Amino acid sequence: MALFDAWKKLKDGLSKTRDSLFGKVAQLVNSKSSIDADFLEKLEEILISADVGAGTTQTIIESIKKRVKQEGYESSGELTHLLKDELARVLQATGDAAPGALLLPEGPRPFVVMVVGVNGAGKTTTIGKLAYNYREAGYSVVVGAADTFRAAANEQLEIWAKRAGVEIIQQAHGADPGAVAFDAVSSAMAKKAEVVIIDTAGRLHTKTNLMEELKKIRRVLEKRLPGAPHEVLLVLDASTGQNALQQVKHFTEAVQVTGLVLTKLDGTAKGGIVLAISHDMQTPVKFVGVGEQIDDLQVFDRAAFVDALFEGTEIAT
Ligand SMILES: Nc1nc2c(ncn2[C@@H]2O[C@H](COP(=O)(O)OP(=O)(O)OP(=O)(O)O)[C@@H](O)[C@H]2O)c(=O)[nH]1
Ligand SMILES: [Mg+2]
Repeated sequence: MALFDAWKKLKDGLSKTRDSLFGKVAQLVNSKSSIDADFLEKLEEILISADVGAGTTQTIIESIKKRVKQEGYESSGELTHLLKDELARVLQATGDAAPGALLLPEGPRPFVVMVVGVNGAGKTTTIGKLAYNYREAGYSVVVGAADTFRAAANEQLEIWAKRAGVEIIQQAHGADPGAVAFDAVSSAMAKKAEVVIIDTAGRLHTKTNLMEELKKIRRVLEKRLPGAPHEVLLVLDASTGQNALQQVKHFTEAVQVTGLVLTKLDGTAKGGIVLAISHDMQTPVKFVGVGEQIDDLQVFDRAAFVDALFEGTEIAT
């Protein structure tokens, strides 16, 4: 996808968050001329209401306070520049996933990606988009339908595989998900495919037996191909709010999550959760979903994200 289109989708996808967050910030700036204690208290409320999270908000407010004092900012109009800076700083905390191209890291093939998350987070859709992106980047891809729990899961992944132009490995509904994962990797090895993406059934992070099943799928992958899975992506619905942090914690304990995908950013005014996750969690956000179409998945680019959040607002810098 052309870079310009990607930028437009990100910008449009973040419009609800931007309108809610900066609509309120602009109002605040217009209603008060100086950055005083009352101003900062109101700013704090705005950030919390956008799901930026209590700890993250505290960090941002403290830092703004310090800079106002040290660097002598007085007028509320200057806040814009400070805020953008501070949001960018929070996002940098989890390091940078190379923005732009979707390239596999060096190493053995196939590169095995296991995709996990709670029910309806957007796993299967993300797999469709991811498979498409990898194929567009020139890789051969196999997807494994290891959600054998939900009746229509196979059909749904099949539709996505067809759209993405990649191969799908599946078994009957109710089959052992570990067996499907095993087959998918075996098939990719036999055909010398470069990427395998394993779909799994949605599950609540608090259900012990279901988390055990997920661990088992991971063990099967490891056994079939030592070193696999090379990536474990946890898919989070951006509108879930602070519960996303609990999901990261529990799924990481169970299957060693290596990256996060934040979906449905386009449908929520609570995109501030990206900041809470970057501030509180060690695991980087690697992709964001900004729509339901096949080209609506983007590599998470921190700088572009902050730019998109400020784009077109009165306070753009
Ligand atoms: N607007 C929007 N919708 C999305 C996005 N990603 C997924 N969806 C929608 O979210 C719904 C659930 O997506 P699925 O991919 O089926 O979610 P899942 O995690 O596989 O669900 P289970 O397998 O049932 O646990 C679908 O209607 C998707 O179209 C996104 O980035 N933006
Ligand atoms: Mg699914």
